[in-house]
Amino acid sequence: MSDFLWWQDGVIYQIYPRSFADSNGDGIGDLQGIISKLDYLADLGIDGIWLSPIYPSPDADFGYDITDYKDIDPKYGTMDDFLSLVEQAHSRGIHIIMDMVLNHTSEEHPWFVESRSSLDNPKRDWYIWRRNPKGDRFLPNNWHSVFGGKGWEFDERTGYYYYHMFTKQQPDLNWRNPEVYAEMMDTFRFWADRGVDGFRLDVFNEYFKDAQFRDNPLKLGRRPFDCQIHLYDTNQPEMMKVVADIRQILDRYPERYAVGETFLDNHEIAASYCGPGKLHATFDFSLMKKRWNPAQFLESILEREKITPENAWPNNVLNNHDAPRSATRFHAAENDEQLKVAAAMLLTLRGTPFLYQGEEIGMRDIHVSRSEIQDPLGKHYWPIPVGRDGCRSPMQWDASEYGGFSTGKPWLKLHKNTLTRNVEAQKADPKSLLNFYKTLLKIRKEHSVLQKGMFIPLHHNPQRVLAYLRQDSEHVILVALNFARRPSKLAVGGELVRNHWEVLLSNYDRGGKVFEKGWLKLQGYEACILIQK
Ligand code: TEU
Ligand code: CA
Repeated sequence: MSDFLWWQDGVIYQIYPRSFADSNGDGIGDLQGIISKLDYLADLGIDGIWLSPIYPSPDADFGYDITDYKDIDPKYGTMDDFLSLVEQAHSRGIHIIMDMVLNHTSEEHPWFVESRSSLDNPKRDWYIWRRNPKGDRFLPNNWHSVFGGKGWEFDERTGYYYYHMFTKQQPDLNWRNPEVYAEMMDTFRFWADRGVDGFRLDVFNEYFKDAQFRDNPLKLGRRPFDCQIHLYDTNQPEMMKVVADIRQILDRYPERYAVGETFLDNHEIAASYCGPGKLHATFDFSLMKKRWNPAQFLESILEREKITPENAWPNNVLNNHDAPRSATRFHAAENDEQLKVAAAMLLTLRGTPFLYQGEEIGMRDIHVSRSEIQDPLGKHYWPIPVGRDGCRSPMQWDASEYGGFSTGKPWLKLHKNTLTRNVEAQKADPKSLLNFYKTLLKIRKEHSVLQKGMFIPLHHNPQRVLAYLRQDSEHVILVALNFARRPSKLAVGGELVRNHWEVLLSNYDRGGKVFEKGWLKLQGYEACILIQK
């Protein structure tokens, strides 16, 4: 492969627009808010922004229920605001990735309003309407909603059930209908024509369902949804044509990118959707599911290492808007040294790193009591899980009343630690997590071996230390990450120890020292990056 593209070299930053920056004091983040923070993002050194949905939405699932695929929700701004965001991001070398939620619409989408209105409405077949020949008391089949309850909702007016994989306010589109298919494909063109550089495909491997609507086989699990093998409601063979068609559309524009969110991800299935003529990448969330244990992380990394530049490109994620934040998951030490180890791992692996807003300052989940829950998932399942509000609290910009996020009361409360843990405070502290991220991003940009080089694990002390080389024909970088609170050491044998190394980065002062008698000594939670000279 000749030169790498922006999304391979670069780092992508996910913005949850509702909680990023509010420009007009209504307590909800918006596009002008994002524009006002572009300098911050450029300074951090990111290459692309993935915007969670900003289309018109009644917010049954905060934007993941859309009423118009080709417009901007007024609570976020106007189309002009959006075009200005694209332009101003581009002028700083930042790309824009839109979130495409094409599996389902909002129940308030005019298409669904029409579709449910009568059996002979022209849009009737745009959604999945079924009935059971045994009678209306019987569901069409055994499929469940991942957000709780049955996947089928009875609609009195016409006496049929419609299918929804998520909340009942999110009816699934019928991708087998050629008009729906064409309309969805046109959505990519619409945004690519407006300068959008990439697309994140929400639960794309859900688009098609079994043509015969067969019952899913059963298995043991916790919630009813987990007690099924999702044989007939996900990963249908028809998906291969969809990814090929999407790619064909995007290839008509320069350097466009599509990353699929593989629902119910499984490494092999996720990999099968990307490569030449398919998507550029699919998410692999396995790093996000690991405990604080280097051996576990290594296992996940080695799985992903099977993805080569010839077939596709891996990506690495520790946080997003659907999962407890890594700082909370790891019960991270307050001094942030542990989080620096996680950051150094994320940003020195092969593949595109994804950051989630606030990760760079070590934001923690807020604790949401039952009466404060906003997330439909939490409302339905509380207390297991408690819902996803925890990781969606407003960005902590400064120590003012609403954390610099807004001048009005935010839609979701801020974390109590905003007084001390915020962007402004961390900017001023050279040893802060924020500045560590910034340096890591800079190093990654300056040393192409960190983007393109091979990943070579160094097996030693796998319960405490994760160590590996990144190597190409000209350069070698050694990354040693001490996951333990106490000092650890790594035996560096043979040729490695004889070569000359320099410290590129550490969160501790190493006084220029690299190896001592063949050992690389590491402080507790030290992230050490060496370069061979
Ligand atoms: O998420 C799909 C998905 O996998 C999650 O719903 C997951 O099962 C859940 O969050 C439990 O952790 C995507 C979006 O990322 C999510 O925000 C949306 O709610 C969902 O699709 C529906 O559009
Ligand atoms: Ca606002």
